[in-house]
Amino acid sequence: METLRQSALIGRSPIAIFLAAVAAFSAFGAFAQPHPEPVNFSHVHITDSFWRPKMDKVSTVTLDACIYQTEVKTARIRNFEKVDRKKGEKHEGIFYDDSDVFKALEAIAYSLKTHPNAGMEAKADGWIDKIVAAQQPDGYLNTYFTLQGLDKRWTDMSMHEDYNGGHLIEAAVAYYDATGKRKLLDAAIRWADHFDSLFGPGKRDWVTGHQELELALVKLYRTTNNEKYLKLAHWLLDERGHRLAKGYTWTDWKDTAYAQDLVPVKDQKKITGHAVRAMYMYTGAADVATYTGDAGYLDAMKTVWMDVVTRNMYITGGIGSSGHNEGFSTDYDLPNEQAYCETCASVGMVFWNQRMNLLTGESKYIDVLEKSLYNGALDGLSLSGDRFFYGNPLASTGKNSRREWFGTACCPANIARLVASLGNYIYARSSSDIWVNLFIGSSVTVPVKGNTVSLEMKTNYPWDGNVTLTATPSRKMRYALHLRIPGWASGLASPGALYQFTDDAVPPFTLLINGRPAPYRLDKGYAVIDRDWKKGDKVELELPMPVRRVSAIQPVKADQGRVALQRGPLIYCIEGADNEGQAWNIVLPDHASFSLSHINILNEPVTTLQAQLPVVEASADGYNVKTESRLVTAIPYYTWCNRGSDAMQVWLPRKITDIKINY
Ligand code: FUB
Ligand code: ZN
Repeated sequence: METLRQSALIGRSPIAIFLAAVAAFSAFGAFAQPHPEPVNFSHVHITDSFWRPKMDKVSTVTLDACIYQTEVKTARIRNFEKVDRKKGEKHEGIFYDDSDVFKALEAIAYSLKTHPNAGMEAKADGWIDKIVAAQQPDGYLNTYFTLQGLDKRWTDMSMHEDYNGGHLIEAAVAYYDATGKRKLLDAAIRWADHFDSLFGPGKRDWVTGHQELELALVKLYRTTNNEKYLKLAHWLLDERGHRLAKGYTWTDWKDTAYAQDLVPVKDQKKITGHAVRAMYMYTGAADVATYTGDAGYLDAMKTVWMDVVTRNMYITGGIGSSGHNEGFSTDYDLPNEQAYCETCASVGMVFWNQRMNLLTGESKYIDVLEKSLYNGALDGLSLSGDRFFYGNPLASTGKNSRREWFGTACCPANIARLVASLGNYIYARSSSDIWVNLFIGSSVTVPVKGNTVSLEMKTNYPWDGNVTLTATPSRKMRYALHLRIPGWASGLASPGALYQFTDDAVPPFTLLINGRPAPYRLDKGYAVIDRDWKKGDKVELELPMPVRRVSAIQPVKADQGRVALQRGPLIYCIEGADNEGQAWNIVLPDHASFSLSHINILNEPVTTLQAQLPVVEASADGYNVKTESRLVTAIPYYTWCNRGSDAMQVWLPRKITDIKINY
């Protein structure tokens, strides 16, 4: 991405360019980034047979659904028009509805890059005109407070003004990046400058009521090279956890753990409160640690991350088990049917784990990212592309259904922006090395050591574990290629052993270069191939992908006596649609063996697992129980509830005595 500073150099005198370059260099020195960077999605051409159709669907169906809901079915766009009309009209909807407009715009921006569409761009430009027309002369932009009374603005930290502003910035950066158009970016800069004029060292205190602004300000810093925004993000993080000293209170939740404001972020050890707030905050904290080198944030996040993955994460990578606070409850409290597991929280897991990987170089964070992406997050989007899950339970008696939209509609555009920007998560690079984090068919060209390296990845992942990479450097040269070896392929069902494979060890992965075993070293969960590369060198990675049984450790009461099925990164479930309408009366004994079969669920080709399993039937009066053997089919979790509402279970009883008949 060309930064504003770079574009500002065009057309200037040599001396001005020299001075600007010196300024840029010293800024880089102050905020040097010694870590790898993700390769921006706009440079990654995705050809993958699993993901490409999903990205197409988001561009052609999901975004239209978001646009329809945003401007026709609800008043989200009309609120901006009302501000511009200045006729004293009332705000309609919820005070954070502006954020959904910005998130949809962000998703549109990513889509425009991979699926250019003049009509969609014109629609986005029209929205941007309305948004900018609603901005106040001092930079303030929020339809709720502007329509309900500007005198109340910035008086209540719970009211999401910062959250809306953060999403405005994210949309603006994405749209500028995609189209080169600055109108929304300039509005976002005016908004950020307005915020900066009010809050900060020596000005007013402010603790973000719903974290998001922190990570957005880091994006704004990266786009503008203006350190002010990075410092503001850093300050916002430092502000948290001092409520007693500073004497502020929260209006909506007395328990400040809800907003991760119980102790300063650097002192946090436990995951608490609202899951999406937590994910966005830790993403911002990782970003700030990356660009400032502030080790306090890195250490805290490593500790909190362990608390998440060893005590508070579902096998699907979903988090936030409780609907009460849309977040975390007590350790190991992971009920299946009541699991909240908001789609946005899984999207947040993808963000946070990517940043943790970049910061530490460790692949275990990508293991979790992959788990959340392929299971907890992807489940939030229907196969048709126009229905959504807000919560993603791991068991259902058939009462769940995918919906067109929600009163609080944070999830639809969130999953849309994630899928549309998927290319951001596949590769990372430094000046000398390349990392392959996700196995997604694609091609990319990255700068390495002053030259370029083109990579082409071919794979049928997640349906099998064979990955072929063809490397073409612009000239023969030495560099290191880091290939992630997924935890699931080396015997780890999840980092921290909350979940464990219960079956026999599987054969190890194999790695060939140009058809022969090749030297590599294992480092931080990657196979590192450091060699002289020439045009057309071919790397073949084979990850054996048998069906695995997974159990949860003893403190997870909800899963005791039960196993789940995993193959590669995918978690499977039993759904009534494939099993005579039933899912709660099926037993998975330890000796049962599975075969693979292939079906289409709607238009989605999937690999299913099949086995002869005991199925228990009770007579209507409950006095007679009979067990019969039936061919049972398990489908990937992310595909459930696409053929109507149905019974579903991820965790299956190992014995008849562990059945809970609940249908
Ligand atoms: O408050 C804004 C969003 O709405 C949150 O992130 C979601 O959990 C939902 O409450
Ligand atoms: Zn949500």
